[in-house]
Amino acid sequence: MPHNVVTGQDRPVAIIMGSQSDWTTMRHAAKILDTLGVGYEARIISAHRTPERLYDFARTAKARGFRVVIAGAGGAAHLPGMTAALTALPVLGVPVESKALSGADSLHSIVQMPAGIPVGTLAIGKAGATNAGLLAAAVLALGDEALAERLERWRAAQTSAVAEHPLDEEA
Ligand code: RP5
Repeated sequence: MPHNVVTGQDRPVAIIMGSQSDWTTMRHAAKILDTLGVGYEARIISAHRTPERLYDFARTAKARGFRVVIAGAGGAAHLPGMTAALTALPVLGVPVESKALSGADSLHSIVQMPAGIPVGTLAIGKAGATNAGLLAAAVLALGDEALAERLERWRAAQTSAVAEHPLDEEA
């Protein structure tokens, strides 16, 4: 099912990924955005398999109402950097865990951007995707008081969920 949950101004985040296989990771960005009530569109855009789709998306993303782009890719992961080269929108890069090198290749491909074209690089895999969603929400919350309150509540709930003392799991 396409993850085009809402349209127009209510869809400020684009979640793009290089392959269907990346969705297992990137759905965690979508999940936290769902939790926080932030609209998004999820799309498969490969820097090397669908370069024209990438150009079309990145060059029109701002005009189409997107405010933040979350880009996930694995291996020789050019997608976040190429996207950042084509749009001034903030781009958050998620290194997807690869089979051959466990995502170290993805991380290095995304994090080592030359000065001038920034990509905010997150951790490898699920944690990175979740944090990309949280960072996107934090950026949007700067201009959205209701979202800022939802984000604060989510963080407070996370804090409350941490026990003071460990339990004996074998008990
Ligand atoms: C990258 O190659 C994708 O981002 C994906 O992480 C990886 C493998 O892609 P598939 O072979 O599963 O399509 O472009």
